[in-house]
Amino acid sequence: MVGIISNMNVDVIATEFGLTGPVTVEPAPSGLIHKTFFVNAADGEFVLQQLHEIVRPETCEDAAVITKYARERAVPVPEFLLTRDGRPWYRAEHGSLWRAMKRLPGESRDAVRSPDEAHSAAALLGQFHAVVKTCAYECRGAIPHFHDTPHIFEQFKKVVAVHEGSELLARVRDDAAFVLQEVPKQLLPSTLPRQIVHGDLKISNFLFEGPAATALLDFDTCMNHTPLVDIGDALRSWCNAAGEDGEAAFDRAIYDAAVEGYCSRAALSEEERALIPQAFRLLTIELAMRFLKDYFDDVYFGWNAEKFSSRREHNLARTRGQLGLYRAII
Ligand code: GN1
Ligand code: MG
Repeated sequence: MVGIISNMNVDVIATEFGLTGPVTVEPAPSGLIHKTFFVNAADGEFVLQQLHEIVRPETCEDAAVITKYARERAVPVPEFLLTRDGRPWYRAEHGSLWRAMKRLPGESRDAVRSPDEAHSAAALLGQFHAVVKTCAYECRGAIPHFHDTPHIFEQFKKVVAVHEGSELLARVRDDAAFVLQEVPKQLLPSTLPRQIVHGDLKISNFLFEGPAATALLDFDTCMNHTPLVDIGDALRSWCNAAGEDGEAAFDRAIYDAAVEGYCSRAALSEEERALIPQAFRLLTIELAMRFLKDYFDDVYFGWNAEKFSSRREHNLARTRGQLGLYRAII
């Protein structure tokens, strides 16, 4: 990952997206992957993101197409800015990839605070899915094998085999054995209809005003997949009051409200609707597996040095958090 660059450089990058002064920059709360900045410029408020190297220019182009299609059909999603040569991304001299968008009103939240919030955010997700279902676009910049659970499972088995006999594996033997046993039970049928999906529905990817979800953000993980991966990922993130670092606590009222809100707007078949609980279990065990894989690889997820002594320790805590949630829901 390219290191954080100073606010001063962000200033320069803002001008590449046509933002003119006076330009002020402040770091914004970020996810585990990108670095985000709020920018004030003459024309208003914007968001600039330095993207993780897993994201390619094609990813930004997909996001621009999909958000335009959704926005034209009244779904509140960001409008990405174009550079002077008309691209929805900018490659800085030292190699980092950037994108910019108009800042939308509303605040982001790290946890769902009430069933009403879950209902509203899920209805917005359902609306997004129903709208982009008719967009016949094949994503070109999807992260290879993202939410491809069978593939991630094969990679995971290899990593475990490589570490056979090691201290690292000894420490997580029970967690790894549990993942190996459970993932195959939750795989979804490979015949489900595919469409554009968002790919990363954690609650911090929505904006809210009061209990109402007012925008869906992010769009760096769009791909063609079953929409069940999105509602599964949403439920995984929203119904766990403890967040991803703590001991899991499943919130049934939030689950019920989210499923109801989602089904009120998404155009799911009976078969898909019946698979929502399984998608929830799948995305939970998939993320546990991804965290545990990175416990071994130690290369991917960002980590909090104030709370943990290393990325490995943070990934292990996250793995156990997701496994706790999984155990609570099976
Ligand atoms: C990552 O970067 P962020 O926080 O938006 C990850 C998601 C995980 C999430 C868990 C591209 O998302 O798949 O669910 O962390 N995104 C990528 O917090 O790997
Ligand atoms: Mg993301």
